[in-house]
Amino acid sequence: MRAADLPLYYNAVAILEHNLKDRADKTALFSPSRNLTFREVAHEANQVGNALKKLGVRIGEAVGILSFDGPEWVTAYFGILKIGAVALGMNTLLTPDEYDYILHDSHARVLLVHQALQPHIEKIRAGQPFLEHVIIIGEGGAGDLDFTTWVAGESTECTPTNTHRDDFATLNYSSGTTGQPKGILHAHKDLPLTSQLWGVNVLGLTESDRTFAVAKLFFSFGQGGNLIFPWYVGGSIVLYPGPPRDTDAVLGLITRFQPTILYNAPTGYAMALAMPNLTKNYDLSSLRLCVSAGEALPAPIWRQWQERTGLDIIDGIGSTENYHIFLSNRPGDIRPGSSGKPFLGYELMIADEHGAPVPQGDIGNLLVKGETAASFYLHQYEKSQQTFRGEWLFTGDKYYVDEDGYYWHAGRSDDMIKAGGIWVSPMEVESTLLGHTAVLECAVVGKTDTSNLFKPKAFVVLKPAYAPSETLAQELIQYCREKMANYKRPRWIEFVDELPKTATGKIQRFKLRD
Ligand code: 3UK
Repeated sequence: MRAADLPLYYNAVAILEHNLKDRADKTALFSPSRNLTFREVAHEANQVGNALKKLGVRIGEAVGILSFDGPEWVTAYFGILKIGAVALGMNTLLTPDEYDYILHDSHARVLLVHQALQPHIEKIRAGQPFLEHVIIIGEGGAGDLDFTTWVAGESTECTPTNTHRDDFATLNYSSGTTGQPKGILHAHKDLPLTSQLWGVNVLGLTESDRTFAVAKLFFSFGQGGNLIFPWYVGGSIVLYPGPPRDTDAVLGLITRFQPTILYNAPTGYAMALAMPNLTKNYDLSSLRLCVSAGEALPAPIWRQWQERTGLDIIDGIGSTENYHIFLSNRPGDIRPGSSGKPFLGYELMIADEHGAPVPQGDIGNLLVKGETAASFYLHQYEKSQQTFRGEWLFTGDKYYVDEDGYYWHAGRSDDMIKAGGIWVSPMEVESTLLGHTAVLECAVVGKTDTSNLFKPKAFVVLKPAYAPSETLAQELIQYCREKMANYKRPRWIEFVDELPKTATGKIQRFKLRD
């Protein structure tokens, strides 16, 4: 499928509404607060669309959603799309200053915010040049309408805005691993395209699937995986409003709602594996497949998960710039530890510093060409020029291809370590360390030794049953010596209680370098 196969005027609300034809009464959405059929979702989305029109919202305008995953998040999202506005799903873990930045940068006039997050907005509300209306999900108050009252009197029919397939539908702010958040806009066309190219063609989603994501809807990994793709094929979704760290709640919800597909970040799988009696205390038997993205899934975690649960994990690399996964393992064709192989719809290139392809096996910069790429970072001309290079998108990731054609992530461009004149990939050292039974999580960075030369240093979080000691540190170093080339072994081990991570679960190695 190509963008040109879609009608020129196409609104991605079709991904919800095509289900009204023959499965309107199927439960589309399961959540701890309420379950909704496709018809109920569509009706509430229409009410939101009408209510937004009354506030004067027009085509192309960003409308903010700052809430936990739940029915209102979803009906607001499709209501926004339906009237041609742009759904701005906001990260729920940010600070008031970051919300201030995003509200300025996106020019949002209307914001739907969960009651529990409203205090963050109150702190910065006085200085907002664009924000006019705040709708509260939960109990209203202080002069703001609550969501339920706001939509209550509205018609459940709403005239759609005839958007061009290239009109913008979503806006996400990606923090990456460093720097100011970057606004990334995706067009209506990108949603059906990624659904087909990866959701259907690679993952093999069908109508009988029920998805569940630990990754949130504000993150395009969660939004695509746990809303757009399943509804594109008529499947259903399970929403989890709580924090990713609460492994017991995550596993409890899987037990309760019996999803078939699980999306999680590597750290989520590691945390679940650290639970004693994982498969005795929780029922994971409904799952047929798991997906990992956000950062590379080390092979030891893949193997332990497969041993403990019998389930395969599909690791694929995606980015907010591409909306979703563009290089992936596939069911029945998995090489643990790798990001798999290219699939139809995306072309890949591994290039040297001059942009020329490197020989097979060499590490280089990964570039990707595909029709779901964004075109620019909002209000960031220079950064856009560095990333969006004509048809090609510079991912900022280092990769190499093995002799069988599988792609291996070698770290972010700025995470690579040059030790003894040779590039060392932090991922490779981390993956080795994770093979040791005492290690729960780890991160490897470059540190200068007494001769001012860079050498790998490992920060290690131990499993609960192990205590830090010099003996254990030496044992870990010795373990690496036996498993990999000597120059790659960590020269120092520092035991820590946790690793610094972004809101989307990526390890911030730059913080450990400082
Ligand atoms: C890293 C990975 C190795 C990589 C995302 C799936 O993570 C997503 O989007 P972001 O914009 O970050 C993109 C960057 O994250 N990364 C993601 N997945 C992997 N590295 N293996 C992986 N499997 O550095 C990439 O450039 O936050 C992931 C779907 C949608 C997404 N937005």
